[in-house]
Amino acid sequence: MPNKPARSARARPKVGIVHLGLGAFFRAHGAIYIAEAMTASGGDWGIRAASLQRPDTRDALRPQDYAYVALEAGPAGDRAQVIEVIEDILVAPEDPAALVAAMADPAVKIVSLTVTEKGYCHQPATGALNTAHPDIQHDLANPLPRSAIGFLVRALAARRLAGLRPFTVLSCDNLPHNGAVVRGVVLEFARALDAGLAEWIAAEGRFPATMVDRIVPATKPEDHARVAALGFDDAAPVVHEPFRQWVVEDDFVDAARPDFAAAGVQMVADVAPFELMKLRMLNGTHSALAYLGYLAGFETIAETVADAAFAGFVQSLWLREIIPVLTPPDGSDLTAYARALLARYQNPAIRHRCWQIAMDGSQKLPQRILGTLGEATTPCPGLSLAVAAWMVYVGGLDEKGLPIEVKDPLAPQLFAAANSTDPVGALLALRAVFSPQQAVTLEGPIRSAHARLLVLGAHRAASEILLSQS
Ligand code: CS2
Repeated sequence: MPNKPARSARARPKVGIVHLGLGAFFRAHGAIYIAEAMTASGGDWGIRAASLQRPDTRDALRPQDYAYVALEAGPAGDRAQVIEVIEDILVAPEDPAALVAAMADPAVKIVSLTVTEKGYCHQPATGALNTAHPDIQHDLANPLPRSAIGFLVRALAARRLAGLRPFTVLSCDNLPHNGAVVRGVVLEFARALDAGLAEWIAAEGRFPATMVDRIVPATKPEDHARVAALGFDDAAPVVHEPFRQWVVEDDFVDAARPDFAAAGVQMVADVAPFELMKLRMLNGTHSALAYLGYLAGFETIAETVADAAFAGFVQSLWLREIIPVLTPPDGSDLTAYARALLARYQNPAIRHRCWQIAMDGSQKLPQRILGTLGEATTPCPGLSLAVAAWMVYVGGLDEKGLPIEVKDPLAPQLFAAANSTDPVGALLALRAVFSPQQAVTLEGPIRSAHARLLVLGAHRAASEILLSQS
């Protein structure tokens, strides 16, 4: 009989970190690094986590005392590890005041976030706070917040009032300059409440940038059986690939942080080159494969790259379109990085659905694909085809005429534009996604990619790009 994952007899650390946005990614990435840092060097860095939306994870993990199985799924087989670093889970909508109080606790030194791109409530094209966002409007008018940004500012205000130091805000989302982005929206929100608060945060707060990397698909019903086969009856396991990387800018309030380096985190002065490499090479091709693979009828990334044409296509994206405009971080070899990415995508033990990655494209395309296109000095037919595939995808019908469940905060606008008489023109006119300059320079290549995609379908359109290059 499989057993519930149980906590060891080890003394429990005190809480030193509040984490906002308790999804599978953080449980399989940051939480594991933090647990390992404490095993190596001690410290009170227990995590009080908060779900900003649903109670599911709290309800599943509470009966297991918040211990859970992280299943490492490699080509050679599965390996289970029990993670016991979460001390407690709050569900923000049930009691927002309790979460503000938890963040204002003097023992808390860091508030980390995995709230996805849209959780920052910013304009992806400019980085500014989206003051028209209903949650931001609510949070500016109400001391009990809904948004991550509202919680950060209200809790920082409570700390200032209590004469405490601010916590470090550690963004762990796939945004370029994620530290600067969260700092910008926090300051803008704070300024709207109280100029003195904003000044204090600007002077005393710290918002280190990070690059996070590990492929962690959403947990699927069949994963429970996989974990049970290794002896665990876990209501909420997480499944992840063997690879992991975390690069963190070493800039924390009063230098208070776990001994990250002891767990293999790269502590650096400038995260930007790592971020750009990962966002454009990994996330950019992930999105490209997700839209094209989905339209071509593939379920997962591994299935998509098991197809020879798509495996060739993604390599051509790296070698011909992305790497030529990328400056490698010191000591990195981008061609070797691309080879390693292909092997990671091919891992058959990771079933990462194209549909999952295709989600929230309006928030992802700018940093993943449009940046490369904007800097390119030679034609980029592959990335243009990827953008065209997104344009078809958000129209809501696949190549067989079956409906697509499009998840995106802009879904209604995207649907209307993609189903207008001029889909490419109408989508390029969306300023939340394309800058005015991008709309002009990308129009020609995207129109021609879109036309080819409609005639040939995703698989042939991708294959023809390869053929034309051979
Ligand atoms: C993916 C990422 O869902 C997505 O958009 O591209 O979650 C990706 O798997 C991670 O960033 C890998 O580190």
